[in-house]
Amino acid sequence: MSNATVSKAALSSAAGLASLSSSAAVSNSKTATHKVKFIAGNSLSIPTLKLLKADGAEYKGGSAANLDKETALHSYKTMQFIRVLDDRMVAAQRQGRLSFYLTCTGEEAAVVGSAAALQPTDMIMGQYREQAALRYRGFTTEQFMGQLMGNEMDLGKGRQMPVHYGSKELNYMTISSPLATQIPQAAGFAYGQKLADKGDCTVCYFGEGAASEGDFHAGLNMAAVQNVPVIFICRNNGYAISTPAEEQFKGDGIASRGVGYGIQTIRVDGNDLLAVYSATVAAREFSVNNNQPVLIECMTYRLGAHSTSDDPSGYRSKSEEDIWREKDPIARFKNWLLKKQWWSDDEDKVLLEQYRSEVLATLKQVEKLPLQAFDSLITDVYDQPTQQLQEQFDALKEHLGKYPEHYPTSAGSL
Ligand SMILES: Cc1ncc(C[n+]2csc(CCOP(=O)(O)OP(=O)(O)O)c2C)c(N)n1
Ligand SMILES: [Mg+2]
Repeated sequence: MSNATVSKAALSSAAGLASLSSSAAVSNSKTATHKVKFIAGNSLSIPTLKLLKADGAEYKGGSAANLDKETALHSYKTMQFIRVLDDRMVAAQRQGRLSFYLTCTGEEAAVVGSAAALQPTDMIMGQYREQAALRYRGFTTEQFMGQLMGNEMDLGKGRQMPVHYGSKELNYMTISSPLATQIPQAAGFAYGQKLADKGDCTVCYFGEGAASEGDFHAGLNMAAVQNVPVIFICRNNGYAISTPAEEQFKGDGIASRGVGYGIQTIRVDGNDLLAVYSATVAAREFSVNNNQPVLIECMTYRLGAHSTSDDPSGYRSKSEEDIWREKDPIARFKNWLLKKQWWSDDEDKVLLEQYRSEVLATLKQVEKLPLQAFDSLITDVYDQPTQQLQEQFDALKEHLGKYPEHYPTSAGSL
């Protein structure tokens, strides 16, 4: 071996070692210290982006994205529709017409403002309180009701609890109840989008409570190290059922964790549709152009109960709720539209009346439809039902045949 060869080999191995050690570096730090000094847990304080005041006026010097009239009105109408749907469906549950319901009330701007900034081919993976994003994409009133009733109109074939919507056509992944599972799934889906290279991204919604799950940490870290186009949107609505946010974590909200994972992060007033929209437009552009995750924390408030199985009067005061009622995201955005003369109070009255009658009429019509045919329960789960699944199905059939009086007449119509 010549000297030249030796030194070349030595050089390349030294270069290999150097690149190995730099890729193994786990911190950006270029400075050393010789004093014991801790960084205080509360030293990070992340600002909140606000663009709209309560009266609909814009803050001076704000960096709002261009929101055109058509998108603005579609966003507004979607928020109003969902408010009406939520109110009526809670009432329907109280009347025994539905088994369960979850509202988006108070959080409409966080959901619609972000959905409006996406492309229809972007995948949405939600938690369970983001029905407004599905409506924004065109989910029909009949489709909502069909899922809630689990009847023959239900795209999910009656196999899920109410509110666990999904639509392949609208790129809206079916909701699953175990908290935070959508977070690593979103990182994985976005990895696939990166490989497909069509310029799509995944948007993943979750509550601040779900951010206490291990899946949140796994998902964010995976997205960061794999460099994938995913936008994580945390609805920090103050509660995980009855547990207030201050009993859930000590750090500066959820946004501080994005910084910890090396993820581009922003905190936004979630009741300010223009702020959420502007942040998501910028997040999407950055995420897709750079194949990078982004975390958006929307500060908002769950105005309703956690679900129809919950009564918030046991753990929070009416006066606290009233403070947030004053910050209603729909009223704030309506004021902006009125100022721009894109909308009027008269048009508002007509719209609300139209939505109320549409929702009531559709409920009456869809609740009469038959449930899914019992015999189709397992036909499309696998190519052929497994032996175990077939045995469970047969046992269920026998049970329904034995105790028909305990089940709706259309259930298991054999
Ligand atoms: C793994 C898991 N643990 C517990 C639950 C029960 N659970 C359902 S919703 C919820 C609270 C979630 O709070 P958050 O993520 O803040 O969402 P929000 O309801 O406030 O929108 C809990 C604990 C669950 N569904 N899954
Ligand atoms: Mg919450």
